[in-house]
Amino acid sequence: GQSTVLGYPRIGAHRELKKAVEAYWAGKLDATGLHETAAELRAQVWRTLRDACLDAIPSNTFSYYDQMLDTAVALGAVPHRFARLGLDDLDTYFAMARGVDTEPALELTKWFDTNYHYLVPEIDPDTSFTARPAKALSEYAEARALGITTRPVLIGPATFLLLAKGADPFARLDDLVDTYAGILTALAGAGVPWVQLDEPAYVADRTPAEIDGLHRAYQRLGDLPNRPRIFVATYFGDLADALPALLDTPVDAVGVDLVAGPGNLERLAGAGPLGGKTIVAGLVDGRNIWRTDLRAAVAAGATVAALADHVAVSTSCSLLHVPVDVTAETRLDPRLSERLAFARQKLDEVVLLGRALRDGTTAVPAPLPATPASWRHDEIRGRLAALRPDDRSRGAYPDRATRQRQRLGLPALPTTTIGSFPQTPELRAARAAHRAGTLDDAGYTARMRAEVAHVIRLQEDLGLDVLVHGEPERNDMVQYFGEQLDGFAATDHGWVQSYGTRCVRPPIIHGDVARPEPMTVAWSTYAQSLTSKPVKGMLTGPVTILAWSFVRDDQPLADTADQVALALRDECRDLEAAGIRVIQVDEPALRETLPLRRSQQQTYLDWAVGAFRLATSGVADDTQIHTHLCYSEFGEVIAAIDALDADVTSIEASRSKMEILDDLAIIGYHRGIGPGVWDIHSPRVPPHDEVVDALRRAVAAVPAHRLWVNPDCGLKTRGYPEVEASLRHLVAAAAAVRQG
Ligand code: THG
Ligand code: ZN
Repeated sequence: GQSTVLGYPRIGAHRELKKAVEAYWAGKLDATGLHETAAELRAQVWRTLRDACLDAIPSNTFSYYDQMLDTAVALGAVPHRFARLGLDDLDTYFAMARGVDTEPALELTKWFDTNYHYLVPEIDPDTSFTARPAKALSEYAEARALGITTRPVLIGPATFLLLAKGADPFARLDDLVDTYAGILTALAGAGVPWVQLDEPAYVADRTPAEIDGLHRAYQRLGDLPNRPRIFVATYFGDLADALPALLDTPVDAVGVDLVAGPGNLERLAGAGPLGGKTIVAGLVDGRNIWRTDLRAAVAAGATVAALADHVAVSTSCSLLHVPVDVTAETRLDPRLSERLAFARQKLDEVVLLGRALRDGTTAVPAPLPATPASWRHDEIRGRLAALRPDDRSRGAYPDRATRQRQRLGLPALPTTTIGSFPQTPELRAARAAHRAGTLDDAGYTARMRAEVAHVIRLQEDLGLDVLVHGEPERNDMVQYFGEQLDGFAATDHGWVQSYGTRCVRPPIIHGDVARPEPMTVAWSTYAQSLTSKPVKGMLTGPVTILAWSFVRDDQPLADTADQVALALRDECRDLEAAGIRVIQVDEPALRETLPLRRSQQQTYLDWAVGAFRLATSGVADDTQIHTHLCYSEFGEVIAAIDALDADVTSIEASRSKMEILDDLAIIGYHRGIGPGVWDIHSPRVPPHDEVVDALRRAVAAVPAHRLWVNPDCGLKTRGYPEVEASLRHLVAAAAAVRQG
């Protein structure tokens, strides 16, 4: 068995690429300096992969921003609106990624069900394609100069079009395959022995025509007279009917994810003779950070080896989705770190598995000892075992609504915000000083309280109806709760790219989750003490906490979600007991972890909704529960939004022109709704009349007594000048519409 990986983190162990790219944008580093840093990072990765003794090493997995954008450039598919700016190649690239004054960026969206985001190519009937293999060729040559032969990686033609937007991009498949043929021919001319084309789009439900397109594309590329050998990589799930279609083409290797797609093994077994193809078995999880169960992996690998003439071992997907090196984590409990494998450690696992398969041995290192007893919380387990359906439901909504109306005394069209206020450089500096120990606890608390007081005063001046404390004490919301809950561990260097230069440091859920003490009550009650208007308690929901963490894989996700939910349920009750009348539990990630196959979606939505309801249903009927969801594509989850049974739901709607309200009306949603009337993702201040228009559209779709007025997301990334101006317009617009 040969060993390889589908990709490796490119941001650098210390986020060197992020720093260099941001310095280039700020005019503090020139293009030559940026290229030098990038070349050094690529060389480091290749040397790391070589020194780990991988048999086959990928290249062209480096990117200044995103691999879909790189592929668009390699195909000459630069939209005219950017090409005509007349910038050089690098600045045209960054213009597509970030936009310029006169042109918005390409749309950014979720990469399958991961926390990575890609830029959406714009492909129209008149988009022209041209083979531009320069980046792939020069990376290949760079590695060759180091004595390392690599396998250039590109997104494959079918997935590229399926993820693009425009008027029927997939209709362009045959044209595009001609362009890929040009790229493959150029690579062959440079002596490239293998190329990797990624087709992950086929682990989601696909039509017969789309599967037929995949078959046609690889039949054509496989038939090229002068080409490198072709490895089609898939990941994130089961290929189902696409697997036989792919195996029926003249490509040389097919990769399957055997971690997220266990059904691939059965499909392989049923596929008949594999005709000399190499099957690349994705046995090492590229999405999570636990050490591989090597015995189980060897057994699965042996099953593949019995079916195929050639088998190679790889990661289940690119290692882009995990941090670089666990040995950098010097502060983790050793009983935890010995269970972890980050990207560097996964290389050793892949190599070991490849050797075991080649030698036909099953003698792999013994599994780890049982997890420490202190990671178990019997009290939590007892509470979970004793849960009854009643624990996930509240009183009837109409009755709740009446009681809440009486208790809160809000006007029609109440105004509020989503929770966070701007994180100023001063706030960030105070948090950094506190972490570094130069600002003591008392000084830090005083600084944050001053900020809370300022935010409350501002909201009273503006005339908002339901206030927030502004969350100055929070870094990343999931990190914040992870730091306070048992069963979670935080890393110091565990950065993972989320989009472009932006990274997150997901906490690790390794044990039973428990809440040693209240997490947010002191901040919320302090804020409430400063005003007679209701202040919302602000929590992050169980689904989002799981989605943005690395989660234990020794029990069902649903059980871990319920453990988090119980901690949040206790927090809700403590907030309520402390006099907080409105509690918001955000689930921005509800949509993003929806399974890619429709057949698995309902199971997910059932436990996701169940966990949210467990978290929020412990309060009295006159305590108002809000939730907030991000991203505008709610189609598949709209019934689940209703099932959350929140009293008020705020959602992103400004860019979709309030269409979401009609969708909600169709399914009979009848509770409070706050469609965002200000797109906070841009610094633009929405004029008063524009907010009035948006509200009038909303009033046409939803009775005024159920309608809330709010921005479409938190204000953390905005600056105070635009926040004040925009909120002033929002409050004035609500007043104008109230008067009819
Ligand atoms: N938190 C987590 N995951 C997320 C989001 C989040 N995934 C989806 C979405 N929100 C991704 N968005 C972002 C937005 C900003 C940043 C990262 C992901 C960001 N990161 C800082 C950076 O890279 O400079 C680092 C932040 C830090 O210091 O902790 O700006 O909100 N978990
Ligand atoms: Zn949001």
